[in-house]
Amino acid sequence: MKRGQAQSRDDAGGAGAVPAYLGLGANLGQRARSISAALAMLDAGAGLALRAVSSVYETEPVGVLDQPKFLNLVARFDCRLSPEELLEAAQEIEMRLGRVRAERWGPRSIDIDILLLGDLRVCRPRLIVPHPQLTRRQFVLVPLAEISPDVRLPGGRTAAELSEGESAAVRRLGALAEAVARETAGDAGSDA
Ligand code: A4P
Ligand code: MG
Repeated sequence: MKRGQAQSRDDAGGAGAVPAYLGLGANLGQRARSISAALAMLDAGAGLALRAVSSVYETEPVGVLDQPKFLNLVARFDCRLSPEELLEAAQEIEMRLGRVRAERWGPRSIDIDILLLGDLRVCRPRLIVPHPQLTRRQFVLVPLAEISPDVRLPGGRTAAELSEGESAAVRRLGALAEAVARETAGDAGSDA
């Protein structure tokens, strides 16, 4: 299977589906396994079909600095859900995977952010799309540019233009499956 591509069921594709870009992150527990389980649950849900997955990156925490390093990746789905339904699906999966909401921007076993939903703009108390921090966060821009370099972001520039590429703060570990295998073998791939 080509890197950046995902095989999937087809029930959410075709006419009427919009591309949904989700950012997944974890910095507690078995980080790669949590991200992998979240992707599988999203793909298994009605109205969503996984289309592309970036490599997994180990990233320095942003916001609250005194916390373990994150694993982050970005995935693209074909989505037939409304924005609210997508948020509900994401939050239900976060809960099922044991996410406890404590400190804002603090440590978490899994975080699912809706980055982009086609050309839709949503500005509600519970949901803002495009994600307001999207263009400022290399831990999102680098994996996004990997799977969709030409996607246009708020402000008009593309993911490739805004991405600064890999660095000490955003380090590519490889395919998610490999990170899961390493984690299962006891090497979390982190010095956090
Ligand atoms: N919400 C509004 N818009 C959205 C959206 N587009 N996607 C609301 C998802 N949720 C959205 O989120 C708080 C509320 O935001 C939700 O109830 C939802 O209604 P949360 O996930 O409960 O809390 P949070 O994640 O701590 O806050 P927030 O503001 O979502 O933070 P972010 O943007 O998710 O940042 N550093 C690295 N290296 N990697 C990371 O992944 N993540 C964060 C969290 C901080 N630092 C990080 C990382
Ligand atoms: Mg969040």
